Amino acid sequence: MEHAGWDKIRIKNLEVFGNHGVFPEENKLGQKFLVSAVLYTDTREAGLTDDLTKSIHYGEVSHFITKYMRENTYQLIESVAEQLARALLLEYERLEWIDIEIQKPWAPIGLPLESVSVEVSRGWHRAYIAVGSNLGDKGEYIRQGIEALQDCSDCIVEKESALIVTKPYGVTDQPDFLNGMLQVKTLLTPAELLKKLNEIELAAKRERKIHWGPRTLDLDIIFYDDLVLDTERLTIPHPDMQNRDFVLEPLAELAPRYRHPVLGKTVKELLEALRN
Ligand code: A4P
Ligand code: MG
Repeated sequence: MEHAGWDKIRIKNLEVFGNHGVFPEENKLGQKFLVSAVLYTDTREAGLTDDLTKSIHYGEVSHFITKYMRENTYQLIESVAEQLARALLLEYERLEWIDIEIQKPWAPIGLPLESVSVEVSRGWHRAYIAVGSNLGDKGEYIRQGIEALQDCSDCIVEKESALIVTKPYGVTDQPDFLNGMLQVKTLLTPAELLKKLNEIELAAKRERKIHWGPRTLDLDIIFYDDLVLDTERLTIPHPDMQNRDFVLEPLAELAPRYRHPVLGKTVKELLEALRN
């Protein structure tokens, strides 16, 4: 898993009163929940300097969980776990990953069960996204695309490569492209990220009322962590990236040592192989 190797801060059985449930009496009367969490972070610097500001304050996190569960009401503990994990990951910059368990010791099902709980494991992923445009104000389309991605609360654009002018690859009788690469930190799954990118591409097209032709904005997922995925809708790593100078050059600017999970070569090696 992506979070192996991180240090852990554990919160065990924090008691919180809340109104979550599918039965009306649960929403009205409320009941006690127990919350346990494993916070994956890097405590090395805090451990060496004895400085709390270099770690995650588990007291603050416990208060955050308590407040969140009191102020929001869900039917399902699946939703409590999902939304709380997301809220914590967005609130605490040092939090890389979280396992969170919501336990209902007094679930009103009329049977003598000890407790019921849902545990989810969520965290930040890193994706490399290729941007391209060969129509209209190419730089402006790309800038708008980056801005739209930055506006999505579950995505943080961490790094942007320089934009380069490239000759069209594949279908060659079309205008030159402007290409670049983004390093994005995201809470979205690959399928959700693709959906988001498709929405941003559509918005770019709609705005200028372009009917058909070369693309105003193309956003491709090149890498997503070390994931290897091949479905009808999505192939990761991008299947043709190793043959595309306009992908490898900006990618090498951001992540030259990143190793392709299938080909076993670094980005820098792939670029050198393509140019030789
Ligand atoms: N899809 C599958 N895998 C991915 C992935 N990793 N990232 C599917 C993004 N999408 C992925 O893509 C079609 C479908 O591919 C998506 O809906 C998704 O389900 P598209 O971008 O809508 O179609 P397209 O771009 O017209 O077709 P294609 O074959 O994907 O084109 P490419 O590969 O995107 O290439 N030359 C230069 N110099 N610079 C360029 O940027 N770009 C292209 C387009 C051609 N030549 C170029 C450039
Ligand atoms: Mg594409």
